[in-house]
Amino acid sequence: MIFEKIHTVPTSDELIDKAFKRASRAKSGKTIIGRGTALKAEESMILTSANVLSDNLANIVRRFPDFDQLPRFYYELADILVGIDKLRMSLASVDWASGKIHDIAREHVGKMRKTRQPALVRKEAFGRMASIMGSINKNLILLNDARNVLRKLPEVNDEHTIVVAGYPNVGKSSFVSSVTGASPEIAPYPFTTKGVSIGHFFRNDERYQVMDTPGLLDRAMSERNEIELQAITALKYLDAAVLFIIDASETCGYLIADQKHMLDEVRQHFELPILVAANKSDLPEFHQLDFVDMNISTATGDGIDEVLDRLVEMIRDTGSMDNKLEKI
Ligand SMILES: Nc1nc2c(ncn2[C@@H]2O[C@H](COP(=O)(O)OP(=O)(O)O)[C@@H](O)[C@H]2O)c(=O)[nH]1
Ligand SMILES: [Mg+2]
Repeated sequence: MIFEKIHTVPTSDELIDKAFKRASRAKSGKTIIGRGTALKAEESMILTSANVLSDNLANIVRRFPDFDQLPRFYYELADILVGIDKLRMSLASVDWASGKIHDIAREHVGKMRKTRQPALVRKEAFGRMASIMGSINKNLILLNDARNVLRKLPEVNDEHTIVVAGYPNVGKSSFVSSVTGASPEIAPYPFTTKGVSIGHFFRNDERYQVMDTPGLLDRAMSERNEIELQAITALKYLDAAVLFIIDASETCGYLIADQKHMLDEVRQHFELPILVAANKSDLPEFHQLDFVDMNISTATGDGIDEVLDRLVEMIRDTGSMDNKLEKI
């Protein structure tokens, strides 16, 4: 997973504590009696603590992904969830602090050689380093919060995807399990309680990912707030086609007119190709509808193969993967 590499981001206090502890160990390693050992010991305290701080900060920055290299889908979600600009600024501050601490160490080691009281200079260096660390604590906290959020992003592979949409109880989950066999994996998704469920199937030796989106593409867009809309919009950056399922028997409890309305909204909202399937063709209440592309029954399996063939064609026709996975 893209954000897995990011470890817990420590606070300033935790880092200072670690650095100063290591520094005192470095000092005790150097207390052999003799001329110049006091100086050496104080010097190694400064250098050790500066290295610990500086390296830890640099590692924090390094473990965050390069946002410019993220697939667009993840970039959009990360931006909605934590704000990429804020993240970039915090990373820049941490990077700055990492360099600054090195400068302080160098400066004070030089100063120490010209003084008879190296311990005082070392204390001064510690004070400056602690103050730099204090100034970036808010950034470290922001990065840790971001890390905790980003880790929960769904594991959506950069592969051909079919996004299943439609009102509740139209048969979305039934469709996903009938085409993917085993029970799908559930991946958390921003602003949904149920997450997205993801299964796979193969067609002509190629793997396709089927994604059910309970809570996302299952009610009117007009009921959505801005952030939910963005979370939905991120889907359009997948290499995907949408399967919009209509319950043409209306046994789901939603009128065909309302379902068609949502279909129109989804059409307006996405540039992705959309296939419209009328489900529950096995039921006597089933209506033949002129605005759908195909009739299916997930209960009997009627029409399912044809739907998959058509979706695979649509994805192929929308161009190459590279096109859709364009980096920003
Ligand atoms: N008769 C019939 N019932 C179906 C069909 N597809 C789904 N259902 C039923 O419709 C209900 C809702 O299905 P589900 O897949 O959970 O819908 P979702 O909420 O869109 O995921 C369930 O009771 C299914 O058994 C179908 O093709 N025919
Ligand atoms: Mg469902």
